[in-house]
Amino acid sequence: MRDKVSLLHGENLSVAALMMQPAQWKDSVLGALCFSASAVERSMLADPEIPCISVPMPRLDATDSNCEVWHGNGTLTEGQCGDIHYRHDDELLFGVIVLPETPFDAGVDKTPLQQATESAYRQVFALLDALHFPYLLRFWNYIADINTISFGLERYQQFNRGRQDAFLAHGRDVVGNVPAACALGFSQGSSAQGPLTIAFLAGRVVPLSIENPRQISAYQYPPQYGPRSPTFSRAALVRMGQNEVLFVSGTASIVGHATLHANDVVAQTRETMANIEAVLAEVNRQAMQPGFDLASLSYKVYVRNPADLELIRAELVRCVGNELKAVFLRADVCREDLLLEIEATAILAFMSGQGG
Ligand code: 3EB
Repeated sequence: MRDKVSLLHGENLSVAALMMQPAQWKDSVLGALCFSASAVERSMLADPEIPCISVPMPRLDATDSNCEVWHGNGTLTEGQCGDIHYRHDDELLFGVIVLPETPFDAGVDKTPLQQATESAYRQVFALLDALHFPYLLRFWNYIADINTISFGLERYQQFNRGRQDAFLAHGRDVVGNVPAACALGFSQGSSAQGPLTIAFLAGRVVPLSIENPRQISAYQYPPQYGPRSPTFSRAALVRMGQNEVLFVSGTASIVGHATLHANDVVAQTRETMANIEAVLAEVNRQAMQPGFDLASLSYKVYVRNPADLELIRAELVRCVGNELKAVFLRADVCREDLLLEIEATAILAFMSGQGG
């Protein structure tokens, strides 16, 4: 029997373990984000029932692959709409969209990645309008060669253009009420450019968008970081039944708008955790109950240089304690001088005295 938690995450299953779960278990899965899957596991993920993305980021803290699994409640509805594969219950919709860039024409004023991004986001917004899940909670954005410059612009900035254009085209806010997100790069070790790989969660209850007083909102970054600002909030908080679900966006060693500690991975880790603590303080001001703390979060840590793993982990344990729940992945971060980015989620019951 399922407990009152309408939504669970971070089961940290390997792909193989996920696939071996009983059908009953799979019936409640809204979708999954899978990292570091082997070739055999990638073929398993072709399972058409569960929307999932496979992100080619090597896991640094274990040899197993890792899946972040989101569960729904009750009867789930699954579908395909254009390039989106989705599954939803009455409260939440999880979707994935994977778009190669090659079909898009390089001969126009928008780069192929920009067009792919705009197309992906427009498809997401159209689907959410059609199925009546108006509120975006969280986007996960994975982009090949995110720091490479092409067509005179860093690819992350091309992505930012396409994303903001889609928000504007659908009349969505690009400041204030914007979803939590992360944006990371992967390299495939070959010349083939991996497809734009996006997952998202949307709901029917308006989330709170939370900003960090130590940082300028990303949607207000000055133009030196690119012609279009990134469209995300520092965190999103949403009430789901008896619980509050918190998504802390990808967070890095940025204060104001500037990167700090360019060549010091320990200092970047400490600064990043100070940012997450500042976000949590804002969250607790606005939550039903101020119970969110560093130990209640499940972390995903994106690491630029694999050799930095132990330094980063030691600093995190120092900040969070020995019960640290974290998965470490090799990734490129969207500014060349950032050595890591950390995202986190937590689910808290807001009524005291709750049993399971
Ligand atoms: C930052 O704070 C680091 O473009 O969606 C973090 C989270 C970052 C989300 C995004 C980018 C994004 O600017 C980078």
